[in-house]
Amino acid sequence: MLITVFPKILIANRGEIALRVIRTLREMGIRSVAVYSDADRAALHVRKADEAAHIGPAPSSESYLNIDRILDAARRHGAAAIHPGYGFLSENARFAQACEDAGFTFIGPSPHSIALMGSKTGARRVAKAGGAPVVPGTESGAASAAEAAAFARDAGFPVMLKAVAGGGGKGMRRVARMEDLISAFDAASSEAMRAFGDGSIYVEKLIENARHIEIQVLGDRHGNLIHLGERECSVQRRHQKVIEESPSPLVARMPGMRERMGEAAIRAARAAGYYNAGTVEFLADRSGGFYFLEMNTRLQVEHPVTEMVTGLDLVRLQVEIAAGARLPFTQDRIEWRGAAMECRIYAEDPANGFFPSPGRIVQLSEPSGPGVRLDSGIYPGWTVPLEYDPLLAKLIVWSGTREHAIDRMLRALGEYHVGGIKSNIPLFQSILNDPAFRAGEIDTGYLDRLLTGGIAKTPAPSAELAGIAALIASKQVAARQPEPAAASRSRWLAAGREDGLR
Ligand code: MV4
Repeated sequence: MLITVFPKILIANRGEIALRVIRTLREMGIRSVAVYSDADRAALHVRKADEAAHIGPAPSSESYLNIDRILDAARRHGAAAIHPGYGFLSENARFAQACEDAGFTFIGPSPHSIALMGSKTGARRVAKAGGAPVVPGTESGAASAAEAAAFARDAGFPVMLKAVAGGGGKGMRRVARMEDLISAFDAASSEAMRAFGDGSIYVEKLIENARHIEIQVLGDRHGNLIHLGERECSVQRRHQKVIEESPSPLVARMPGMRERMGEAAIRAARAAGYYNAGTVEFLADRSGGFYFLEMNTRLQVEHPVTEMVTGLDLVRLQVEIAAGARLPFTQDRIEWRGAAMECRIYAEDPANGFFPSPGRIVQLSEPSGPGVRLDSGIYPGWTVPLEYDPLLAKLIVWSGTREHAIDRMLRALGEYHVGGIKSNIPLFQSILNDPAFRAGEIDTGYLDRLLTGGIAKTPAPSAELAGIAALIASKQVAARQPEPAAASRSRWLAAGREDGLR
């Protein structure tokens, strides 16, 4: 592959993803520039980068989300290009445009593609026009509950009301009967108005017991597009992914499904004029039917799962594509080998309503050994700041079979000790020992079932999960989001945990 035209790249992000990018840049002989806020002066990404630029106070709105300060840092350090990571400004079309306007290459898709896929109904139209299957629904926002009712009458119940400006499940309502439609429409609309400043609602047929399966795509700036297969992300809680894996257990047993989904993803991406790395999300039903949901126009948290089964470095490919290179292979050269799985290790306490648990890491033992990869952003003695998403690390394993990957993950989790703060490591041990998970019987309702009632059906439940289930049964945390202490709550919300980490 060509020597890239970028001697130096600034990473407009923090934590494990900044480190992930730094590592590839070092392998490519490209100098890295980290950015950091007041809260991140001692962060690992700052220590590991070749250069680092302070960009402002702790709140992300004044640092990691501040376009001018990031461009300023890129200028001061003489960077040629900017990698946005995930979250923060990674899916902000104005940021991508501002980078280009200031003379920096944005390592990602065009501002136009980002903007196209940013609207849920816009993305649906683009995908449909390109020939990807979409869930039957209204083409744009339904002006009134009456319009929504007309669709539901024709399509049949249940239906799903969704916010046009949507994301993270806000402004979303399942409706099973005509009698409930008006009140659900009003509730969804006012929730959407509060969350997004736009109360527009559209309607889709509800896909029951859906799985969330996504396709990694990769395109160059010469019109070549390929897919790198699927990731199954059905194990999630409140629209936050918890475990991701490839192959999807469903896709693995459905002949031709990967090829069909891959083709649909490429159609949607092509219709958006897409280049660089992107992810097309689908809802899949039990019989192998699938529907376009949305497209994420960034590198995702769970990209290592795809790297492990394909043997590719997605960050290197992103940089090469941004430099104008052609894809170095065609679709028929992509091979998938074995099974990979990722656990998102968070500073949160699963036994206490998943309450965030930032603080000082007083002791740390990290897993390693055969088939283990740890993309981590922490070190002993460091204090996890409460201003940002509390993702500590991603533990990724690879093995020849899914069954052995699960056992390997359990082995690696057993080697992992984070002292001084609470982590969700015990939750993973419960999931990986659950017979339904081991059988690949997962959908987007799986984790809620495990946490509420599934325990009764599980032989030899772990003490940890029993504790979680008991607490939920006691109704302390049953129906609502954990509420951090009033003082820290707004900062957690401001950090936009739901913004980019879905
Ligand atoms: C759906 C659905 C079932 N039917 N749409 C949730 C977040 C938003 N981006 C889309 N979501 C869903 N849309 C129809 N027509 C079920 C979900 C859904 C979901 C989707 C992906 C991952 C996790 C989920 C959890 C609950 C519901």
